[in-house]
Amino acid sequence: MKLPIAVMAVFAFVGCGSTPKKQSESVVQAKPNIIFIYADDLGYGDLAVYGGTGIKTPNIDKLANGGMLFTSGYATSATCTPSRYGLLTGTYPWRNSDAKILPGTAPLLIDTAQMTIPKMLRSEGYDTGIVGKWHLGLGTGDTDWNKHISPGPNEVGFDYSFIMAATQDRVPTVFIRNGDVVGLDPKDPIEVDYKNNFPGEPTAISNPEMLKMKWHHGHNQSIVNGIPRIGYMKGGTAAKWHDEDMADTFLDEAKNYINGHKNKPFFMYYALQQPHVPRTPSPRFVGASGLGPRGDVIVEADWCVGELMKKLEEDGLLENTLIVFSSDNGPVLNDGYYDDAVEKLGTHKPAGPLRGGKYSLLDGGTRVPFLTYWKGHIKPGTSDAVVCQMDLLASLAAMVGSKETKLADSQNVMNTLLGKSAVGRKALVLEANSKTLLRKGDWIMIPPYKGAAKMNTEVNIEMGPSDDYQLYNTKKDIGQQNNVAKQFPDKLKEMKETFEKLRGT
Ligand code: NG6
Ligand code: CA
Repeated sequence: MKLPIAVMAVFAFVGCGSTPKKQSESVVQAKPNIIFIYADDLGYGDLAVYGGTGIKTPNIDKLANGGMLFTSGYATSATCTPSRYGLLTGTYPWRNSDAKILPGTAPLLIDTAQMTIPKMLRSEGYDTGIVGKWHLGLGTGDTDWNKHISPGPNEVGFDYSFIMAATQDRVPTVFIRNGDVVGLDPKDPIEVDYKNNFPGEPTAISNPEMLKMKWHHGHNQSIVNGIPRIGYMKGGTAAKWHDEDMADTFLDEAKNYINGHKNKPFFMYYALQQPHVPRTPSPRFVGASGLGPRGDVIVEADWCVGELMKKLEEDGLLENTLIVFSSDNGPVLNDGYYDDAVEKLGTHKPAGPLRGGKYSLLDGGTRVPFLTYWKGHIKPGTSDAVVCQMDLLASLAAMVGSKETKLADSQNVMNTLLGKSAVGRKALVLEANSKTLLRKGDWIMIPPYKGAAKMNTEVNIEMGPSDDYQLYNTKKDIGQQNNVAKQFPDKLKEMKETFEKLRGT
C-alpha cells in the first residue's frame, strides 16, 4: 500500500484573529519513509558528482542529480564510531570520552536513556530498522556471544536489527539479528578476546601460509576466511560470514525489511560496509573499476544503492521515501592490508580537492558526500550550506512533527535538506582522534596541538595538527593550502571565541 503523505499547513491560524502566526517550525510536516544510507570511508572525491573521475557510480549519481547535493556536508568525526554516535544521538561525540574507534568487545556506547533518531521516529509511529555495520558497542562488557546480546540497537530505538558488531576487519565475524548470532551452532560456541589468543588457534603471525590477503599494519591476529583480523576469535564456524557475500546479504536484508513494512512508515538505517577494509567485492564486481578492490567495492556499493531504489520503485514507495546518503568519514587507501588501493589508484583522488583523509583534522577527514533525494518533493539542486549528520535528529523531528525536546546538539536544518532554504548550521565543531576544530561559515579554524604527529605514516595521511593556529577560507582555498591566521587576526579571534564557547573551555 502506498502511504498518504500528511502535508500540513506551513502556517497555522491561531485564535480568531486574522493575522497568521508562524509556528515555531516552518518545516512542511510529513511522515514519509526515511532511509539513511551510510557508506564506510567513502571520500568526497570518490563520486563523479563531486568531481571524481576514477569510479563509475551511476546509481548514487542518480540520487544526486535528482536530489540535493551538499558541498559542505559533514560527518561529526574523522572515524566511524564517533560519527555514528553523533548521527544517531545528535550529540557531539567529543562530549563522550568513550566515543573512539571501538573493539568488537566494547560495551554499548549509547546510553539507553539517550534520545536517538529511531526512538524519536518510533514515538511518531515509525517502524525502525538497522541493517549493516553497527560499531557502537554491544552489551555491558564481557559479552557472551552464545547468549542473547543486550543492550544493543534494539535497546536504543530499533525495532529490528541485522548487524555486524564492529567492522569487517574486527572479530566476531558473524551477523547478529535482534541480539542473537545468526546460524550459531551451540556445540561450537564463539569466544572472542582482544588481548590474548586462544591456545593453538592460528594467527597471521603463526600461520602466514593460511592468508589470502596480506596485512600491512595491525590486522595480524585471528584468520577468518583467509583474511587476518583485529582481535582473536575461536569457534562459531557455521556462523561466520562470507566476506564476498556481505554486500548481497545486507542488501537482501534491507529489501526484506522494506517488504515487511509497507503499511506503516519506516526508518531504515542501511549501513554499508564498503569501502572499508578488508575490501572483498563479490566475484561479480572483481575488476569492475580497474582500480583494484577499493574501486570495485565502491562500484558494488553503488549497485546496492541502485537495487534498493529499484525495490522502492517496484513497491510504489519512491515518492514516499526520503533518502539521505552520506559517509561516516573520509577516505583512506592503505588502512592495513595490501590490496592494491595505492598501486592501482591512477589519477583518481578519493578526497577530491580536500586535504587529508580519514583520521585527519583537515577537511578530508570529515567533509563527505552528502545527498538528499525524495522523488517529487526535492527539487534537484546543489547547496553550499553547512550540514552535519548530527543534525538529522532535530531535522527529522521537525519534519515528522515530533515535540521531542531532548535533541542534544542537533539543529533543525530540514528546509535546507529539502532544498527549500540555503541556510545551514552556523558553527560546527568537528573531531578527529579526540582533537577538535571549528567550521563556521566559509572558515575553518584548527587550534594548535603542540607536538602532535603531523603524519600518520602507516596510512600515509596528513593528520592536520600544527603548533600554531590554522585558519583557512574554504571558499577560496578548499584544499587548505594557505593558512591565513596571521592575515586575519579578527577572524581568528572570532573563531577562537566561538570554538571556546562551544567546547566549553
Ligand atoms: C583502525 C584500524 C583500521 C580501521 C579503523 C576503524 C589498525 C592498524 N587500523 O584502528 O584498519 O579498522 O581502526 O575504521 O588496526 S572505522 O572506519 O571503523 O573508524
Ligand atoms: Ca569509517
